[in-house]
Amino acid sequence: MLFQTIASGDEQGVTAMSEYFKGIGKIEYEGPNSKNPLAFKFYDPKKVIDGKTMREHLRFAIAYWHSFCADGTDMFGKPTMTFPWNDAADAYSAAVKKADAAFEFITKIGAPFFCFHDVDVIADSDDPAKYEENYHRIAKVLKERMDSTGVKLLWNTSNMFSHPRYMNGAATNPDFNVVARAALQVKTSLDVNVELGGENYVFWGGREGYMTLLNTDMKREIEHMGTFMRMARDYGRKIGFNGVFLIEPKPMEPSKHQYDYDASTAIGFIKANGLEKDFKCNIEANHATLAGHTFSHDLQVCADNGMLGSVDANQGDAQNGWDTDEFPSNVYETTQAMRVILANGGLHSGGLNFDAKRRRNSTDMEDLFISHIGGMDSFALGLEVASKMKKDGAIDDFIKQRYSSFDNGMGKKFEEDKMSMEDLAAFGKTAVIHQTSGKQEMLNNLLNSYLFG
Ligand code: XUL
Ligand code: CO
Repeated sequence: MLFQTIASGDEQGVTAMSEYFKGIGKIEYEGPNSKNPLAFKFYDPKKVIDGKTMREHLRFAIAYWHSFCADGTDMFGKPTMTFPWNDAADAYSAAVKKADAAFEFITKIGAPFFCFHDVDVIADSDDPAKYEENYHRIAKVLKERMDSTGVKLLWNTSNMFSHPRYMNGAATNPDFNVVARAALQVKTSLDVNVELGGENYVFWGGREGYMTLLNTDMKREIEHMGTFMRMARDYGRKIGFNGVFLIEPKPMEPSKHQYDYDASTAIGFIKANGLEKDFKCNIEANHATLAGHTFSHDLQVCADNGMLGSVDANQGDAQNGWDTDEFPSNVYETTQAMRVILANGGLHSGGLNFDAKRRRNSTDMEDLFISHIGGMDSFALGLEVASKMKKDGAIDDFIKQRYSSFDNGMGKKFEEDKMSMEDLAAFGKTAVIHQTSGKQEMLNNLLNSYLFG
């Protein structure tokens, strides 16, 4: 039993006495030869790599919505999972039970952080006053659980895509009344974030986009989104939110065209709106692949712009064109992601949030642990290999060498912006061009040696 009776103030009468994940204790590191499905094979939180523990490098977070809310419902079928914490007399008791289950899970799996949407932690209410009251009420419970377990808030966000009022968008809705209602959610989520000491705040705009230009003034909508985010930034700073605002790009789904298409688009938007001191990106692997990029591509775009804020760790399915939110198991992908993250000096105030769900037919309670163990092990492996690559330096040296014609002489002048087009063209008349191989296969083979050698 992790939590004792809570019998004071607001929480009077709601007791947290149950153990929800019975028979499963704290997940331990047992090493690569372990056959225990409920043990880490590669994630050893205390292991030091390049001066930091794995726990400090990876900063894992558990996503409330997938792990404690999603019940296997899909467009074709009913829930496949029944959660004991949903069995409660009223919405508030259900929310407290869910928080108990969540903190039991998060402490047993040993993740330092969690993330949530407003309506994950307490049922939504159409009555704005009730919405605020309920959210603040459950925030007190979360705070108490955070204090007693040491689990911290990586980020929270507002769900402005599920309720029918957002069918035409939230900050980009053509109806100003809806924009204002969205502001109530963002304002309240920021209030709660500050109460809980959150390190970041996320905007993911699933409905911030459009289906057809025949009913859409795109220019106006994107300008509204900029105004809305500047207001959120100003309010956050006013109430003492010192963390990072994050935009989570995604090209489509649920909207056809989403305004935060990919990292490059989101960074352009951030800069065009004067938000670059306060905003970075939250890159989700499966969103990057939906945009036709690799996960590491979008991370690199952010790193190159000083905009790598945080990561939603998952993977897509190569044969499916939608967001399958699978737990990461592809170590090629995690290695290449960790290579970018290490070169970025780490995740800083960000983390690796498992925006991932077990398959709807993985219905045993222990599958929630097994799926997270796999994700954590896959990133631990990625970290180990990326650190080996960095120490060895062969790939970084290869890349440096590839651009060495810019390191001195005219090439250097070009990089320093000290040449005119005439100078450059004149040099081009006498320039001697040697064919230089890109060596992609050699580098792929080298990557395999780091992985398996
Ligand atoms: C949806 C998605 C969201 C955001 C938070 O694809 O990734 O869960 O991470 O709203
Ligand atoms: Co996400």
